[in-house]
Amino acid sequence: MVFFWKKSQEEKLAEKGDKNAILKLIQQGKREKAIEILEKFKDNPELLRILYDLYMQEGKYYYAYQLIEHYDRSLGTAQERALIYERVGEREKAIEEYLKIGSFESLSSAGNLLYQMGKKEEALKVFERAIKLSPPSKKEELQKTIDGIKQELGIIKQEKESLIDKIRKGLQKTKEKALFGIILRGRKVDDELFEELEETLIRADVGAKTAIDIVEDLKKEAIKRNIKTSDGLRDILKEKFLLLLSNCEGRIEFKEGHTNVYLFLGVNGSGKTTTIGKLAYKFTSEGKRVLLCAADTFRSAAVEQLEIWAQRSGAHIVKKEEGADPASVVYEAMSKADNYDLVLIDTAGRLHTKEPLIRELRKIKSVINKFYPNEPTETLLVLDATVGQNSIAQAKVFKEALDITGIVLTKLDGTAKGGAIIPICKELKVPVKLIGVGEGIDDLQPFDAKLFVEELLSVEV
Ligand SMILES: Nc1nc2c(ncn2[C@@H]2O[C@H](COP(=O)(O)OP(=O)(O)O)[C@@H](O)[C@H]2O)c(=O)[nH]1
Ligand SMILES: [Mg+2]
Repeated sequence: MVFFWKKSQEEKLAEKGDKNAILKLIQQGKREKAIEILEKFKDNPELLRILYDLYMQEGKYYYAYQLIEHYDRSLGTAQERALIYERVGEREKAIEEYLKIGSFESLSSAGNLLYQMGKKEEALKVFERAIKLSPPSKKEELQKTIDGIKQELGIIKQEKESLIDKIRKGLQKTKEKALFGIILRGRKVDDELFEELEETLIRADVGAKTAIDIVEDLKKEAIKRNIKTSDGLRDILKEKFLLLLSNCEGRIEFKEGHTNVYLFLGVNGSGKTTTIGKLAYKFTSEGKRVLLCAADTFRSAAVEQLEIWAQRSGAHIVKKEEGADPASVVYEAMSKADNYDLVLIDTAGRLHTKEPLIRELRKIKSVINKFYPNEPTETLLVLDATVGQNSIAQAKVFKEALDITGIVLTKLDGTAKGGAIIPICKELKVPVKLIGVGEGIDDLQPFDAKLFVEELLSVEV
């Protein structure tokens, strides 16, 4: 009798909101009763926390969720909150919590949720953050997931394509390849063949004089080496091309552990922004921190285009409103540049205003030098291969403004003027460092003269 009385006395205390009495109830296994009482004291933070713990222990995520939503958003740990949100179907809130935690597991969970929601590009970015924190045992599996999403997004077309394969594929799209292929396959060596070759070389834009010289040499060699079929000419032609392209090949310089600034020049439409996007993607994929600087302030569309590339590549971007002073955008980027391995600066190339253009580019350079006296590491001139030799005249204006360290030759896919690479590099005395072979994020490649010539003259079309 006495025992019964004592118990109810305790319950009475609990019902008044006495914390110790409630804890005792829980200890005695009367969890339902405790919950019933605690539900009435949700305004008391201490009791609210006890109720929350009870719900979590019982797996009653929906009730726990109600407490978080209506009483205290900081209840429990971020991990618990993420789990609760996920269980009750609040995926966006779950993602937010997982991203805040930022561990390998939580980023993986966030990536999975984003993917389930069809937000593949965002999922990709989160998975790419996760893989940097991945324990070795999980890395391979996550890389497969990443590659799979990239394929779905059309960012990579094939799994683990080697660089050589990629270059081959890119060059296969150049039209001269087909032309040389036809001429050099199983033909008799005669005047007609030499005429066709000369014509093809001129159309490929190697320059009329160079074309004539090459064919003259070929004629002499054919007699000297007693060559009867066109296949025998191919090797000589390769040698000639390679000789003409000697010193035309260069590699992009990157100083590990430093802020590297790359400045991009070129007329509108040459492919600056696209090249920057592709390069940003390449470097962020290698784990580098990349900042894009939208100093083409002439059109707002140019800034938007760069922003899209920033999103795709996971690079950061500095931008201002349309019409802002380009040098001021560069100033802002430079003041943040210490935190980055690479700053890629996009510029406007309005050639019809030659003098102002030159002034503008020099001003940009001097702003860079205020912060980094030895930058830019690369000043890259972007030229459109479909313009062929005509681009040389444009290029000279940019050369007048600044010292160019390398050429990026874009749109080599689908042009028949790729031969212009020879006069371009010779006349400008600047090596070609990169070639663009498509509009995709992966369609930028180092320029390899040997491979270039090999592919150009290969008869397998
Ligand atoms: N086929 C092909 N198109 C390209 C390549 N590089 C750029 N483009 C396209 O050329 C156009 C102009 O490029 P953009 O980067 O905007 O030039 P910008 O004005 O110099 O910044 C766009 O439609 C690009 O998609 C390339 O290597 N191949
Ligand atoms: Mg642009």
